[in-house]
Amino acid sequence: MPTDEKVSASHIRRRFSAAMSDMYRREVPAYGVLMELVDDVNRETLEIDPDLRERLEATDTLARVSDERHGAIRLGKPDELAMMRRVFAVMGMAPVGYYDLSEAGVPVHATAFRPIDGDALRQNPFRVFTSLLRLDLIKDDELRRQASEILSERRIFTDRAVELIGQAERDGGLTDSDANAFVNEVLETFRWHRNAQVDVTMYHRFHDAHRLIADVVSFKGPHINHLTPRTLDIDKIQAHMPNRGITPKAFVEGPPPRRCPILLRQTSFKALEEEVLFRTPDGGFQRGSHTARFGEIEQRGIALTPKGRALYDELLAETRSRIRPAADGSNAKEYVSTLASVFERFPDDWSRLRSEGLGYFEYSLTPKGREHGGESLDDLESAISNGFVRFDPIVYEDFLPVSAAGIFQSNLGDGAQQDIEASPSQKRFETELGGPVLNEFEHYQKLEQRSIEAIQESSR
Ligand code: OOG
Ligand code: NI
Repeated sequence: MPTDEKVSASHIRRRFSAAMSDMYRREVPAYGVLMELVDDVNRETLEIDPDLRERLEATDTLARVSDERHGAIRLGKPDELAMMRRVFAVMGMAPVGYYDLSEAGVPVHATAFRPIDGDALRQNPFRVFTSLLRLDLIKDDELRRQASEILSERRIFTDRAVELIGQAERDGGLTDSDANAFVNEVLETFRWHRNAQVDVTMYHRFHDAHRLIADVVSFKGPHINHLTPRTLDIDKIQAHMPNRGITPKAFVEGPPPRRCPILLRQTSFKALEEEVLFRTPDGGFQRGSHTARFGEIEQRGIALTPKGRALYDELLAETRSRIRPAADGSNAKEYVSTLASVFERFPDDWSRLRSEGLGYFEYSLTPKGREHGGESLDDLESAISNGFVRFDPIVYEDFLPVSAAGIFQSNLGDGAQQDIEASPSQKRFETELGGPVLNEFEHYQKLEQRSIEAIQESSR
Protein backbone atom coordinates (compact mmCIF):
# COMPACT_ATOMS: atom_id res chain seq x y z
CA MET A 1 0.00 0.00 0.00
CA PRO A 2 1.47 3.39 -0.94
CA THR A 3 2.19 5.39 2.21
CA ASP A 4 0.48 8.52 0.94
CA GLU A 5 -2.90 6.77 0.79
CA LYS A 6 -5.51 8.63 2.85
CA VAL A 7 -7.71 7.09 5.52
CA SER A 8 -11.37 8.13 5.57
CA ALA A 9 -12.76 10.88 7.78
CA SER A 10 -15.05 8.30 9.43
CA HIS A 11 -12.01 6.22 10.25
CA ILE A 12 -10.35 9.17 12.01
CA ARG A 13 -13.59 9.95 13.84
CA ARG A 14 -13.89 6.37 15.08
CA ARG A 15 -10.32 6.43 16.32
CA PHE A 16 -10.81 9.77 18.03
CA SER A 17 -14.04 8.68 19.71
CA ALA A 18 -12.32 5.54 21.04
CA ALA A 19 -9.30 7.53 22.24
CA MET A 20 -11.57 10.02 24.04
CA SER A 21 -13.45 7.17 25.67
CA ASP A 22 -10.19 5.60 26.91
CA MET A 23 -8.96 8.92 28.24
CA TYR A 24 -12.25 9.68 29.99
CA ARG A 25 -12.40 6.22 31.51
CA ARG A 26 -8.98 6.79 33.04
CA GLU A 27 -9.79 10.31 34.25
CA VAL A 28 -13.35 9.69 35.47
CA PRO A 29 -13.79 6.19 36.92
CA ALA A 30 -17.60 6.49 37.20
CA TYR A 31 -17.71 6.64 33.40
CA GLY A 32 -16.27 3.11 33.21
CA VAL A 33 -18.89 1.86 35.67
CA LEU A 34 -21.63 3.48 33.62
CA MET A 35 -20.33 1.89 30.40
CA GLU A 36 -20.62 -1.55 31.99
CA LEU A 37 -24.15 -0.86 33.17
CA VAL A 38 -25.13 0.38 29.71
CA ASP A 39 -23.74 -2.75 28.06
CA ASP A 40 -25.67 -4.99 30.46
CA VAL A 41 -28.95 -3.10 30.03
CA ASN A 42 -28.66 -2.89 26.24
CA ARG A 43 -28.08 -6.63 26.04
CA GLU A 44 -31.06 -7.39 28.31
CA THR A 45 -33.31 -4.97 26.42
CA LEU A 46 -32.56 -6.62 23.08
CA GLU A 47 -33.23 -10.05 24.59
CA ILE A 48 -36.68 -9.12 25.88
CA ASP A 49 -37.66 -6.90 22.95
CA PRO A 50 -37.23 -8.84 19.68
CA ASP A 51 -39.20 -6.17 17.76
CA LEU A 52 -36.65 -3.54 18.69
CA ARG A 53 -33.81 -5.86 17.70
CA GLU A 54 -35.48 -6.58 14.36
CA ARG A 55 -35.97 -2.88 13.67
CA LEU A 56 -32.35 -2.01 14.50
CA GLU A 57 -31.14 -4.88 12.34
CA ALA A 58 -33.42 -3.98 9.43
CA THR A 59 -32.17 -0.39 9.42
CA ASP A 60 -28.58 -1.57 9.83
CA THR A 61 -28.11 0.42 13.04
CA LEU A 62 -27.72 -2.33 15.64
CA ALA A 63 -23.94 -2.35 15.40
CA ARG A 64 -23.50 1.35 16.02
CA VAL A 65 -25.45 1.50 19.30
CA SER A 66 -22.87 -0.06 21.62
CA ASP A 67 -20.19 2.23 20.24
CA GLU A 68 -22.28 5.36 20.32
CA ARG A 69 -21.56 8.39 22.45
CA HIS A 70 -21.50 12.18 22.52
CA GLY A 71 -19.29 14.59 24.38
CA ALA A 72 -19.43 18.29 25.25
CA ILE A 73 -16.97 21.16 25.44
CA ARG A 74 -17.28 24.86 26.24
CA LEU A 75 -15.12 27.29 24.31
CA GLY A 76 -14.10 30.78 25.38
CA LYS A 77 -13.60 32.81 22.20
CA PRO A 78 -14.57 32.93 18.52
CA ASP A 79 -11.21 31.88 17.09
CA GLU A 80 -11.36 28.71 19.20
CA LEU A 81 -14.75 27.93 17.70
CA ALA A 82 -13.55 28.58 14.15
CA MET A 83 -10.54 26.28 14.60
CA MET A 84 -12.71 23.63 16.26
CA ARG A 85 -14.91 23.60 13.15
CA ARG A 86 -11.83 22.77 11.07
CA VAL A 87 -10.73 20.06 13.54
CA PHE A 88 -14.11 18.37 13.37
CA ALA A 89 -14.24 18.70 9.59
CA VAL A 90 -11.14 16.49 9.36
CA MET A 91 -13.20 13.85 11.18
CA GLY A 92 -16.25 14.25 8.92
CA MET A 93 -18.27 16.20 11.50
CA ALA A 94 -20.26 19.29 10.51
CA PRO A 95 -22.11 21.84 12.65
CA VAL A 96 -25.82 21.02 12.89
CA GLY A 97 -28.41 23.18 14.64
CA TYR A 98 -28.16 26.33 16.74
CA TYR A 99 -28.91 26.29 20.46
CA ASP A 100 -29.38 29.56 22.34
CA LEU A 101 -28.98 28.54 25.98
CA SER A 102 -29.20 32.12 27.24
CA GLU A 103 -32.97 31.71 27.11
CA ALA A 104 -32.57 29.12 29.85
CA GLY A 105 -30.17 31.12 32.00
CA VAL A 106 -26.88 29.71 30.72
CA PRO A 107 -24.58 32.30 29.07
CA VAL A 108 -23.57 30.27 26.01
CA HIS A 109 -24.77 29.46 22.52
CA ALA A 110 -23.95 26.23 20.83
CA THR A 111 -24.04 23.83 17.91
CA ALA A 112 -23.51 20.08 17.60
CA PHE A 113 -20.71 18.76 15.40
CA ARG A 114 -21.68 15.39 13.96
CA PRO A 115 -21.55 13.18 10.89
CA ILE A 116 -24.57 13.82 8.66
CA ASP A 117 -24.99 11.21 5.98
CA GLY A 118 -26.44 7.79 6.76
CA ASP A 119 -23.31 5.85 5.90
CA ALA A 120 -21.08 7.98 8.10
CA LEU A 121 -23.57 7.75 10.97
CA ARG A 122 -23.61 3.97 10.67
CA GLN A 123 -19.83 3.83 10.70
CA ASN A 124 -19.58 5.96 13.82
CA PRO A 125 -22.11 8.51 15.08
CA PHE A 126 -19.77 10.39 17.46
CA ARG A 127 -20.92 13.97 18.10
CA VAL A 128 -19.79 16.86 20.27
CA PHE A 129 -22.08 19.50 21.74
CA THR A 130 -19.93 22.61 21.44
CA SER A 131 -20.78 25.83 23.26
CA LEU A 132 -19.23 29.25 23.04
CA LEU A 133 -19.22 31.48 26.11
CA ARG A 134 -21.16 34.75 25.67
CA LEU A 135 -18.88 37.28 27.33
CA ASP A 136 -21.32 40.02 26.29
CA LEU A 137 -23.74 38.64 28.88
CA ILE A 138 -21.38 39.47 31.76
CA LYS A 139 -22.89 42.61 33.21
CA ASP A 140 -19.86 43.84 35.16
CA ASP A 141 -17.63 45.77 32.67
CA GLU A 142 -14.44 45.24 34.62
CA LEU A 143 -15.03 41.51 34.99
CA ARG A 144 -15.85 41.18 31.31
CA ARG A 145 -12.64 42.96 30.37
CA GLN A 146 -10.60 40.69 32.65
CA ALA A 147 -12.21 37.54 31.28
CA SER A 148 -11.56 38.59 27.74
CA GLU A 149 -7.95 39.48 28.50
CA ILE A 150 -7.28 36.10 30.11
CA LEU A 151 -8.90 34.30 27.19
CA SER A 152 -7.06 36.33 24.59
CA GLU A 153 -3.79 34.88 25.79
CA ARG A 154 -4.62 31.23 25.82
CA ARG A 155 -3.85 28.79 23.02
CA ILE A 156 -5.90 25.62 23.20
CA PHE A 157 -4.47 23.82 20.15
CA THR A 158 -0.93 22.47 19.86
CA ASP A 159 1.19 23.78 16.98
CA ARG A 160 1.37 20.29 15.53
CA ALA A 161 -2.43 19.96 15.59
CA VAL A 162 -2.81 23.22 13.65
CA GLU A 163 -0.21 22.04 11.14
CA LEU A 164 -1.98 18.73 10.60
CA ILE A 165 -5.36 20.45 10.14
CA GLY A 166 -3.86 22.63 7.40
CA GLN A 167 -2.27 19.57 5.82
CA ALA A 168 -5.55 17.62 5.84
CA GLU A 169 -7.34 20.55 4.21
CA ARG A 170 -4.68 20.93 1.54
CA ASP A 171 -4.28 17.24 0.73
CA GLY A 172 -7.92 16.25 1.15
CA GLY A 173 -7.23 13.94 4.11
CA LEU A 174 -4.52 12.34 6.22
CA THR A 175 -2.43 9.21 5.88
CA ASP A 176 -2.74 6.50 8.49
CA SER A 177 0.24 7.66 10.54
CA ASP A 178 -0.67 11.36 10.26
CA ALA A 179 -4.20 10.48 11.35
CA ASN A 180 -2.76 8.86 14.48
CA ALA A 181 -0.68 11.93 15.18
CA PHE A 182 -3.72 14.15 14.60
CA VAL A 183 -5.83 12.17 17.09
CA ASN A 184 -3.10 12.38 19.74
CA GLU A 185 -2.55 16.09 19.22
CA VAL A 186 -6.23 16.98 19.29
CA LEU A 187 -6.75 14.86 22.39
CA GLU A 188 -4.48 17.35 24.19
CA THR A 189 -7.08 20.08 23.71
CA PHE A 190 -9.78 17.99 25.41
CA ARG A 191 -7.66 16.83 28.31
CA TRP A 192 -8.19 18.00 31.89
CA HIS A 193 -5.52 20.41 33.22
CA ARG A 194 -5.27 20.70 36.97
CA ASN A 195 -3.35 23.97 36.97
CA ALA A 196 -5.70 26.92 36.75
CA GLN A 197 -4.61 30.06 34.96
CA VAL A 198 -6.11 32.38 37.60
CA ASP A 199 -5.85 32.89 41.35
CA VAL A 200 -8.54 31.81 43.74
CA THR A 201 -10.01 35.33 44.14
CA MET A 202 -10.46 35.76 40.42
CA TYR A 203 -11.95 32.28 40.18
CA HIS A 204 -14.57 33.19 42.76
CA ARG A 205 -15.41 36.46 41.04
CA PHE A 206 -16.09 34.57 37.82
CA HIS A 207 -17.95 31.92 39.73
CA ASP A 208 -20.21 34.49 41.37
CA ALA A 209 -21.03 36.09 38.00
CA HIS A 210 -21.90 32.65 36.61
CA ARG A 211 -20.42 29.25 37.46
CA LEU A 212 -19.96 28.55 33.79
CA ILE A 213 -17.73 31.58 33.29
CA ALA A 214 -15.39 30.22 35.97
CA ASP A 215 -15.33 26.83 34.25
CA VAL A 216 -14.39 28.29 30.87
CA VAL A 217 -12.10 31.20 31.74
CA SER A 218 -10.10 29.78 34.66
CA PHE A 219 -8.56 26.87 32.82
CA LYS A 220 -6.10 26.28 29.99
CA GLY A 221 -8.45 24.49 27.68
CA PRO A 222 -11.94 23.18 27.01
CA HIS A 223 -11.71 19.94 29.00
CA ILE A 224 -14.24 17.42 27.78
CA ASN A 225 -16.91 17.73 30.49
CA HIS A 226 -18.87 14.53 29.84
CA LEU A 227 -19.08 11.59 27.49
CA THR A 228 -22.50 10.07 27.06
CA PRO A 229 -23.22 6.50 25.98
CA ARG A 230 -26.54 5.65 24.35
CA THR A 231 -28.85 3.22 26.11
CA LEU A 232 -31.90 1.38 24.84
CA ASP A 233 -33.69 1.72 28.20
CA ILE A 234 -32.92 4.85 30.19
CA ASP A 235 -35.48 4.20 32.94
CA LYS A 236 -33.78 0.93 33.80
CA ILE A 237 -30.39 2.66 33.89
CA GLN A 238 -31.76 5.45 36.09
CA ALA A 239 -33.15 2.82 38.49
CA HIS A 240 -29.96 0.73 38.59
CA MET A 241 -27.38 3.51 38.90
CA PRO A 242 -27.55 3.72 42.72
CA ASN A 243 -26.78 -0.03 42.96
CA ARG A 244 -23.47 0.71 41.30
CA GLY A 245 -22.68 3.67 43.50
CA ILE A 246 -23.82 6.40 41.13
CA THR A 247 -26.48 8.99 42.07
CA PRO A 248 -28.32 10.32 39.04
CA LYS A 249 -30.07 13.70 38.84
CA ALA A 250 -33.62 13.59 40.17
CA PHE A 251 -35.47 12.98 36.90
CA VAL A 252 -34.89 12.14 33.26
CA GLU A 253 -34.91 15.22 30.97
CA GLY A 254 -37.03 15.26 27.82
CA PRO A 255 -40.25 13.39 27.02
CA PRO A 256 -41.77 10.85 29.44
CA PRO A 257 -41.33 7.07 28.96
CA ARG A 258 -43.30 5.89 25.90
CA ARG A 259 -43.81 2.83 23.77
CA CYS A 260 -42.55 4.74 20.72
CA PRO A 261 -39.58 6.84 21.90
CA ILE A 262 -39.37 10.39 20.52
CA LEU A 263 -36.40 12.77 20.36
CA LEU A 264 -34.05 12.36 23.26
CA ARG A 265 -34.21 11.45 26.96
CA GLN A 266 -31.20 12.16 29.17
CA THR A 267 -30.06 11.91 32.74
CA SER A 268 -26.75 12.88 34.35
CA PHE A 269 -24.76 12.54 37.55
CA LYS A 270 -22.01 14.45 39.27
CA ALA A 271 -18.86 12.54 38.61
CA LEU A 272 -16.00 14.35 40.23
CA GLU A 273 -14.94 17.13 42.48
CA GLU A 274 -11.54 17.95 41.00
CA GLU A 275 -8.58 19.10 42.95
CA VAL A 276 -7.20 22.17 41.19
CA LEU A 277 -4.17 24.36 41.75
CA PHE A 278 -4.86 28.10 41.71
CA ARG A 279 -2.12 30.60 41.07
CA THR A 280 -0.66 32.61 43.93
CA PRO A 281 0.91 36.11 43.69
CA ASP A 282 4.40 34.73 44.39
CA GLY A 283 4.26 32.54 41.29
CA GLY A 284 3.32 29.39 43.19
CA PHE A 285 0.13 27.37 43.42
CA GLN A 286 -2.54 26.85 46.05
CA ARG A 287 -4.93 23.89 46.34
CA GLY A 288 -8.63 24.31 45.67
CA SER A 289 -11.48 22.46 44.02
CA HIS A 290 -13.79 22.73 41.03
CA THR A 291 -16.60 20.58 39.66
CA ALA A 292 -16.05 20.29 35.96
CA ARG A 293 -16.83 16.83 34.80
CA PHE A 294 -19.87 14.66 35.04
CA GLY A 295 -21.54 11.62 33.59
CA GLU A 296 -24.59 11.41 31.38
CA ILE A 297 -26.66 8.79 29.64
CA GLU A 298 -29.19 9.09 26.85
CA GLN A 299 -31.85 7.22 24.93
CA ARG A 300 -32.68 8.32 21.40
CA GLY A 301 -36.04 8.17 19.64
CA ILE A 302 -37.57 9.33 16.40
CA ALA A 303 -36.75 12.72 14.82
CA LEU A 304 -39.87 14.91 14.86
CA THR A 305 -41.11 17.14 12.06
CA PRO A 306 -41.66 20.86 12.81
CA LYS A 307 -45.28 19.94 13.57
CA GLY A 308 -44.23 17.16 15.95
CA ARG A 309 -41.61 19.37 17.53
CA ALA A 310 -44.15 22.17 18.05
CA LEU A 311 -46.41 19.70 19.85
CA TYR A 312 -43.47 18.52 21.97
CA ASP A 313 -42.51 22.10 22.86
CA GLU A 314 -46.11 22.97 23.66
CA LEU A 315 -46.60 19.98 25.98
CA LEU A 316 -43.27 20.54 27.69
CA ALA A 317 -44.10 24.21 28.26
CA GLU A 318 -47.51 23.27 29.61
CA THR A 319 -45.92 20.77 32.02
CA ARG A 320 -43.44 23.38 33.21
CA SER A 321 -46.12 26.00 33.67
CA ARG A 322 -47.91 23.60 36.02
CA ILE A 323 -44.81 22.53 37.90
CA ARG A 324 -41.30 23.90 37.66
CA PRO A 325 -38.70 21.24 38.49
CA ALA A 326 -36.81 22.39 41.60
CA ALA A 327 -32.99 22.47 41.36
CA ASP A 328 -32.67 20.22 44.42
CA GLY A 329 -34.96 17.54 42.98
CA SER A 330 -37.51 17.88 45.79
CA ASN A 331 -40.58 17.88 43.49
CA ALA A 332 -39.24 15.39 40.92
CA LYS A 333 -42.03 12.85 41.50
CA GLU A 334 -44.80 15.36 40.84
CA TYR A 335 -42.92 16.72 37.83
CA VAL A 336 -42.59 13.26 36.30
CA SER A 337 -46.26 12.40 36.82
CA THR A 338 -47.44 15.76 35.43
CA LEU A 339 -45.17 15.27 32.41
CA ALA A 340 -46.64 11.81 31.77
CA SER A 341 -50.24 13.01 32.00
CA VAL A 342 -49.72 16.10 29.81
CA PHE A 343 -47.95 13.97 27.18
CA GLU A 344 -50.93 11.63 26.84
CA ARG A 345 -51.91 14.00 24.03
CA PHE A 346 -48.85 12.94 22.00
CA PRO A 347 -49.80 9.92 19.83
CA ASP A 348 -47.86 6.82 20.83
CA ASP A 349 -47.89 4.46 17.88
CA TRP A 350 -45.72 4.54 14.75
CA SER A 351 -48.63 4.54 12.31
CA ARG A 352 -50.28 7.54 13.89
CA LEU A 353 -47.01 9.41 14.25
CA ARG A 354 -46.59 8.88 10.52
CA SER A 355 -50.13 9.56 9.34
CA GLU A 356 -50.32 12.74 11.41
CA GLY A 357 -46.99 13.97 10.05
CA LEU A 358 -45.34 14.17 13.47
CA GLY A 359 -42.15 12.21 12.79
CA TYR A 360 -39.67 11.40 10.01
CA PHE A 361 -39.50 7.87 8.61
CA GLU A 362 -37.20 5.92 6.38
CA TYR A 363 -39.04 3.83 3.78
CA SER A 364 -37.65 0.60 2.34
CA LEU A 365 -38.78 -2.44 0.36
CA THR A 366 -39.88 -5.52 2.25
CA PRO A 367 -38.77 -8.96 0.94
CA LYS A 368 -42.25 -9.21 -0.63
CA GLY A 369 -41.79 -5.80 -2.25
CA ARG A 370 -38.42 -6.84 -3.66
CA GLU A 371 -39.90 -9.92 -5.31
CA HIS A 372 -42.90 -8.25 -6.74
CA GLY A 373 -41.15 -6.17 -9.47
CA GLY A 374 -42.92 -4.62 -12.42
CA GLU A 375 -45.79 -2.79 -10.75
CA SER A 376 -45.28 0.83 -9.91
CA LEU A 377 -44.69 1.75 -6.27
CA ASP A 378 -45.47 5.40 -6.85
CA ASP A 379 -48.51 5.17 -4.62
CA LEU A 380 -46.64 4.85 -1.35
CA GLU A 381 -49.72 4.35 0.80
CA SER A 382 -51.02 1.37 -1.12
CA ALA A 383 -47.50 -0.08 -1.37
CA ILE A 384 -47.42 0.06 2.44
CA SER A 385 -50.85 -1.48 2.91
CA ASN A 386 -49.96 -4.24 0.40
CA GLY A 387 -46.89 -5.05 2.49
CA PHE A 388 -44.39 -4.06 -0.23
CA VAL A 389 -42.90 -1.17 1.70
CA ARG A 390 -42.04 -0.75 5.37
CA PHE A 391 -41.35 2.39 7.36
CA ASP A 392 -38.92 2.81 10.25
CA PRO A 393 -38.36 5.81 12.49
CA ILE A 394 -35.39 8.01 11.61
CA VAL A 395 -33.28 8.44 14.77
CA TYR A 396 -33.01 11.94 16.24
CA GLU A 397 -29.29 12.72 16.07
CA ASP A 398 -29.40 16.16 17.71
CA PHE A 399 -30.00 17.80 21.09
CA LEU A 400 -32.75 19.66 22.95
CA PRO A 401 -32.15 23.12 24.39
CA VAL A 402 -34.40 22.75 27.45
CA SER A 403 -32.83 19.37 28.27
CA ALA A 404 -29.34 20.76 27.68
CA ALA A 405 -30.06 23.64 30.05
CA GLY A 406 -31.29 21.13 32.65
CA ILE A 407 -28.08 19.11 32.23
CA PHE A 408 -25.90 22.24 32.52
CA GLN A 409 -27.78 23.39 35.63
CA SER A 410 -27.74 20.04 37.39
CA ASN A 411 -24.00 19.86 37.13
CA LEU A 412 -23.18 23.44 37.93
CA GLY A 413 -24.57 22.95 41.44
CA ASP A 414 -28.00 22.91 43.00
CA GLY A 415 -28.05 26.57 44.01
CA ALA A 416 -30.57 29.06 42.71
CA GLN A 417 -30.54 29.69 38.98
CA GLN A 418 -28.37 32.65 38.08
CA ASP A 419 -30.05 35.31 35.96
CA ILE A 420 -28.82 36.50 32.62
CA GLU A 421 -30.65 38.24 29.81
CA ALA A 422 -31.51 36.37 26.65
CA SER A 423 -30.91 37.55 23.10
CA PRO A 424 -30.96 35.39 19.99
CA SER A 425 -27.79 35.67 17.95
CA GLN A 426 -27.49 32.84 15.48
CA LYS A 427 -26.04 35.14 12.80
CA ARG A 428 -23.18 36.22 14.99
CA PHE A 429 -22.51 32.64 16.03
CA GLU A 430 -22.27 31.59 12.38
CA THR A 431 -19.91 34.43 11.57
CA GLU A 432 -17.64 33.39 14.43
CA LEU A 433 -17.91 29.75 13.43
CA GLY A 434 -16.90 30.60 9.90
CA GLY A 435 -19.94 29.12 8.17
CA PRO A 436 -23.64 28.34 8.53
CA VAL A 437 -25.03 25.54 10.69
CA LEU A 438 -27.16 22.90 8.98
CA ASN A 439 -30.89 23.08 9.62
CA GLU A 440 -31.74 19.71 11.17
CA PHE A 441 -35.37 19.64 10.03
CA GLU A 442 -34.46 20.17 6.38
CA HIS A 443 -31.87 17.47 6.73
CA TYR A 444 -34.24 14.82 8.17
CA GLN A 445 -36.80 15.75 5.52
CA LYS A 446 -34.22 15.13 2.83
CA LEU A 447 -33.32 11.71 4.27
CA GLU A 448 -36.98 10.71 4.27
CA GLN A 449 -37.50 11.99 0.72
CA ARG A 450 -34.43 10.17 -0.56
CA SER A 451 -35.64 6.86 0.88
CA ILE A 452 -38.95 7.27 -0.96
CA GLU A 453 -37.22 8.12 -4.24
CA ALA A 454 -34.93 5.11 -3.94
CA ILE A 455 -37.94 2.79 -3.70
CA GLN A 456 -39.66 4.38 -6.62
CA GLU A 457 -36.57 4.19 -8.77
CA SER A 458 -36.10 0.53 -7.97
CA SER A 459 -39.57 -0.25 -9.29
CA ARG A 460 -39.03 1.44 -12.66
C1 OOG B 1 -23.40 20.70 27.54
C2 OOG B 1 -24.77 20.31 27.98
C3 OOG B 1 -25.60 19.84 26.79
C4 OOG B 1 -26.64 17.60 26.25
O1 OOG B 1 -26.49 16.37 26.19
O2 OOG B 1 -27.74 18.14 26.14
C5 OOG B 1 -25.45 18.41 26.49
C6 OOG B 1 -22.48 21.13 28.64
O3 OOG B 1 -22.77 20.94 29.84
O4 OOG B 1 -21.42 21.67 28.29
O5 OOG B 1 -24.39 17.85 26.45
NI1 NI C 1 -24.67 15.78 26.92
